[in-house]
Amino acid sequence: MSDIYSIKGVDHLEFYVGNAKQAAIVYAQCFGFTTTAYRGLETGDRKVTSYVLEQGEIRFVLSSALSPEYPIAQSVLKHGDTIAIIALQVSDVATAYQQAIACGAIGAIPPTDHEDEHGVLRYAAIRSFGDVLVKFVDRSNYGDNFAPGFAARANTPSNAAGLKRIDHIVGNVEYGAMDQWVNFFVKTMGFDVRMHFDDQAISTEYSALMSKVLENGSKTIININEPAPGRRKSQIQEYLDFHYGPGIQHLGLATDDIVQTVIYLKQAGVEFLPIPKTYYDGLEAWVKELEIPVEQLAALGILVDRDEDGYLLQLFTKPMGDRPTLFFEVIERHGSRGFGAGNFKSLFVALEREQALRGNL
Ligand code: TYF
Ligand code: FE
Repeated sequence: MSDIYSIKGVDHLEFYVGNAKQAAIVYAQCFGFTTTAYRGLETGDRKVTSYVLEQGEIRFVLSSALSPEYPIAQSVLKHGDTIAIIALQVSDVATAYQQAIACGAIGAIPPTDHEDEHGVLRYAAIRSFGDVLVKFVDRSNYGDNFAPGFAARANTPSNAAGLKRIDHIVGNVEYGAMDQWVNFFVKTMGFDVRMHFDDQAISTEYSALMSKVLENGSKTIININEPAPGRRKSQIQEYLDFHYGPGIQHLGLATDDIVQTVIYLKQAGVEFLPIPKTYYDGLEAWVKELEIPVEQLAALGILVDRDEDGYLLQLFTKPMGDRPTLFFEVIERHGSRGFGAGNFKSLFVALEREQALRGNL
C-alpha cells in the first residue's frame, strides 16, 4: 500500500498563530530552533507573515494573518494557536492527491506547480480531522529555499537543544470518531495500523481515552486519540472543548541526548509536567542499569519505559499556549517502538492534576 503513495516523511508542520514574530522567538530562544526563512511585508507579502524554523530534521512554519478576514485569522479566533497543516514529502503529488480523492478525501488545494527562480515546488492538500490539512509536497525540482515568496535568512542552522526529528504526530478527534479517522489515513494515504490502546490500557480513576498508532513505509507516525467515557472529563475532551474541535494534540520530538535537551529547555524556561517523586521510588531494577542515574532522571522529571524491543525515555511539556491544547513530548528511543504505555497511568494522573487546577476535570 504505502509504496503507491510513497510518503517520504514529514516536510514541515505549519502552525497558525496570533503573532508569528513572538512565536518564532519562543521556538528559537526556548526550544533552540533557528529561523531559516521569512515572508511578510518586507518580502512583499501583504496577507501573511511566516517564519520558518529548523532544528535537526525538524521544520516548523509559524504563520499569522495581517487582516481579519484571512483564513489564518479565522483559525486563530476559533482554535487559538494550533498546528494547521501536516506537510508530507511525496515523490508524486498528483498521484498522492488523486488517490486520496478517489478514496474519499476532500480536496483543499488541487495539485499546483509554484515556480520561481529556485525551480518548481509542487504541492496539493486534502482535508483531514478538524480543520487540519494534509499537504503533499515535492521539492525535488526546487532549490535551496523553503518556498516561493520566502526569503532565506542568513543563519547557520543550529542544533542548540539537540532536537533531531519528529518522532510522532498525535491528533485528538471526537468520541466515536477514532476509527473513521484511522481508516481515513489507511485508505487515503496507505498508512498501516501498528498498535492500539483501549480505554482499559489508558484509564485512571477518573478518565479515559483510546488511541491507535498509524505508520507508513517511511516511518511517519500519526496517532489518533478519542475520549472514552469515565467518571470525569477525559483529557481529550478538555482539548476538544478548548480547541473547538479536533486537532493536533502533541508532537513527539526525538533527541539522542534527553538529559542535555531537557537541561537546555528548562534553563530556557520551558515548563514540563511535574512528576511526583513516588514515580522514581517505584521504578524497576532495570532502570538502575541505564547510563543515567535514577537521581538525575528524578531531578529532570524524565519518565522511562521498556518493552520487548528496548527502552525509551520521555517527558511532556505543559500546554504551549493559554488554552490547554497543544503540547510537546521529548523522547529518546533505545530500541523501543512504543509510546511509553508503562507510563500512561502516572502521566495521565499528572495531566489530570493540571486539568483539575484549570477547573476542567
Ligand atoms: O503519543 C503517545 O501515545 C504518548 C502517550 O493524551 C500519550 O505520548 C497519549 C495520549 C495523551 C498524552 C500522552
Ligand atoms: Fe506521544
